[in-house]
Order: sequence, then C-alpha cells, then structure tokens
Amino acid sequence: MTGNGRTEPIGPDGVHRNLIGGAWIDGVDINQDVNPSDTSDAVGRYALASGEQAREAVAAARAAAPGWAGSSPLLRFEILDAAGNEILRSKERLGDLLAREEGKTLAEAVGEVVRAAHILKFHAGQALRPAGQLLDSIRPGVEVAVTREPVGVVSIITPWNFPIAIPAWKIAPALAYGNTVVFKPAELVPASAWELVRILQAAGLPDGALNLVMGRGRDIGDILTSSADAVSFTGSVQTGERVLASAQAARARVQLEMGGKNPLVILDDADLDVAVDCALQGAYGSTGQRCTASSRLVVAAGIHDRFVEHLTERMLALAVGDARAAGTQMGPVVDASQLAQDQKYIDLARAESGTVLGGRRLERDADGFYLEPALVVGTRPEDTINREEVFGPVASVVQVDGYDEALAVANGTEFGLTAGIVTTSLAAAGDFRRRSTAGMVMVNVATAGVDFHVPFGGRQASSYGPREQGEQAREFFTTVKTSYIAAGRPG
Ligand code: UN1
Repeated sequence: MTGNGRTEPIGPDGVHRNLIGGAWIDGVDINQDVNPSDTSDAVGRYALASGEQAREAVAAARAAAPGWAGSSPLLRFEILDAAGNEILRSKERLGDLLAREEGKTLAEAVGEVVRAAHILKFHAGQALRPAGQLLDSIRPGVEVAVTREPVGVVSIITPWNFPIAIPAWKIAPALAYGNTVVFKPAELVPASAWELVRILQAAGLPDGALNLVMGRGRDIGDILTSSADAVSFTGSVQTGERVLASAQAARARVQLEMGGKNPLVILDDADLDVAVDCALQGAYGSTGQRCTASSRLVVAAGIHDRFVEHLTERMLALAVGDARAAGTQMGPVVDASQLAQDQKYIDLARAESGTVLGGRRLERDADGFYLEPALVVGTRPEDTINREEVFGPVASVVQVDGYDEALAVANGTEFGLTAGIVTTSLAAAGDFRRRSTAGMVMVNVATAGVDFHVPFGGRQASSYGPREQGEQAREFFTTVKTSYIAAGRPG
C-alpha cells in the first residue's frame, strides 16, 4: 500500500480508483457503470477492490482511528460543512450523474444530492454539539462524568436506490462522532459514491479516516462485516441477515435497514386529491424503488372506486422515459434483474388477484429498462403481492370496510418501516399514529420522502439496531463512558 495520498483519483486508463489509507489505488478488476435509461451509454469505469484490499482498508481505518477520534470537533465540523457546500455547488453535475447511473428523474436526483449536502451540514453541526453529563456521585466528594466516545472502525454498506443520500447519512455521523470508515457502495451505482468520497477527502480528511472499497459483496462483504467495530447496512432482508450474523459473531454493533411493505390507508373521509397525490408519489416516485414506498393501498369501501379511478388515470398518464429527459416523470427500473423481479410479481399478481392495470414493458428510443407503473386491484391481504417487497413501480389495493379493518390490514405484515393514513378525522389519525406497528407514521403525507434531521427507521423485519439520522444517530455511532472522579487526598 502506498498511503502517501498523492496518487490520482482517476488512473491513466480512466478508471476511478478506490481510496485506501489516503491513497487512490487501482483494483483487481473493473466495473462498468451502465445507464439504465440507455444501456449503450457507459457512465464510467470503477475499480473493483479485492478481499485483500478490503483488509488493507480496514487496517488503514484502524491505524487512523486514534488520530481522528482525538481530532478537534471544529475540524470535523469544517470538513463536513465544506464537503456539504461543495456538493451544493455541484448539485447539477452530481444530480445528472446520479440520474444517469440510477435512473431516477433529474428532479429527484438533484433533490437527493441537495439532501446529501444538508445531511453533511447537519452532522457537521452535530460534531460541535456536546452530549455529556456531569453529576454528583451518590458518594460524597465524587463526581460522575457520562461521556460519549467514538465506537472505532465502522463498515458502511449501502444500496443502489439512494446512491448519495444513504452513504451521506451513514458516513457523516460516523465521521462527525470521531469514527473512521470503510465504505462499500452498491456495485450498480459506484459513480455518486465515488464523488462523495472524493469531495470529502478533498475537504481535508486525514489519510485513512474514510476508505472507499468498491467491490462485489461476495468478495469483500464478509471481510467488512467481520472486522469492524460497527456495521451500518441498508439493503435486502436476505443480505441483512448475513450481515447481522457475521457482525454479531465478531461482537460488532449492527444497524440494519431492510425491506418494507408499507401501507397507505385511505379512509372514506379522506380528501380525494390528497389521497391520490400521496399514493402516486409514495408508490411511483423514484420508480417505486425505495423501502419507504407505499406498496399497499388499504382503501375504505366508500371511497374505493373513486380513488382507484383517479389514481389509475394519473398513474397511466405518468411520462415514463429517459431519467434525464425534460418532461420525464418516472425513470426506468435500475437493471435487468430488478425488471425481471418486477415483472415476475406483476404476473403473479395477475394470476392470484385478477386485475393489473398498467404494468406493461415499454419500448423507448434507447434500449433501457422501461416499465409502465402498475396498480393491482381486488387483492386480498394474504396475496403474495401484499406480503413480499417488489421494489418497483407496483402497488396493490386492498378494499376494507372501515378504520378497524384498515388498521388490522396495515399492521398485518412482518415489516414495519413506514405507514400512512389519509383522513380528515383527527381521532382516526391519532389512533393510527398510536397503534401502527411501523417505525414512521405519515398522516396526510406520502409514506416515502423523509427529513434528515429526525430519526429514520422501522420495526420488525424492516430494521434492526438503533435509529439512523437526526440527533438519534449518536446512539449508534458513539459508545458511552462513565467516569468516577474524586479530588484525591490533598497534600
Ligand atoms: C426516503 O423515502 O426518502 O432505501 C428515503 C430506502 C430508504 C430510504 C428512503 N432507506 O428506500
């Protein structure tokens, strides 16, 4: 390992390198980042790290840990804040890159980039906010200090659907509270992650504080989860379970964000426009590719037909096209295997439940993974479409008699990330907020699209460990020390 920090981030062959111990290093293979709106468009080439390089990255993070843990909170503030400013300055370029590699619309992508910047700036501030207590001991002459210290080396593993915001909301608090980081982004979207790391490094991070290893999960995943002090992961339930087992065996603390099957309840007294807006945004925003998506629409009988009619009309009118083209309202699905999964669930829903509106494969000028948004009507809560996460632009409707049945259906899932209700009844909204088994409840707003200054996380099969984001992020990224201090014997 060179470790002198002087190598170039991009090699002479145009390959974007990994960052290990402050040095930009070639990988052992090359990953071609492809545009899902136009598969003939090669976004860029990214170095794939080997297992050996992942080990070096962990070692570099370990070597840098004491120095970064002891750094001034002002330095941490300045670096995160400067990186946030740089991201804001580059939001158009970064948004374009993100839309190009992931396929969400340009507006969504620029919005995500701005959100990443705000996250960095929020946690910059957190670095300066003290969080300790000084109290009297129960013994005379003794004081007790309760302080927080960094956990150590944090492995961060992120999914493809939020290529810059999710990395930012894990990396920023990790660094703000004095941890060092080994970061593995999803192989499908290395470009945004690489830019984030380059900007953070250029903002003045010491060598080894943040390490980037772009690599295949099967090559480096277990190394990262079994050799860090803490692991923060967002991704599938299946991978999350592996991460949990591996990290726990190493006695590392773990934070997992996984799937959802989020209900949006629509009561008879709902404002129809609000209901349709929430459903449209929650189910089809970001092509439905988010764990907070409203994938189950639980609709009371009195409003059901009007709601389905209006939603179908608006859904079928959504302009599906190139993520970066003006006028596009929904971009493509991220890749061929996700498209196959979406189509599999659409076929299954048709066989099990009857009616699927939309959901056709679409052709556009360029060769991309275009899918018409789909609404499955007349489903039963026990149907596969209401139990398993699709992770695409597919929502299903369950008709219910009234509030009590709606609540039971909404809660009748192994997941528990977000749950929404559209109603003008204060009593129903209040009851739902109390009795929902989800970690986040939305009243008359979409289930997807969350703030960065408040906790994020779910219950049951959706999440594990302390909450992400907001002030709450401190729980996971710090460990408590209790010190008893007496003056000692004078003289
Ligand atoms: C959002 O809905 O604004 O992977 C964020 C996901 C979530 C993030 C959703 N962890 O979809």
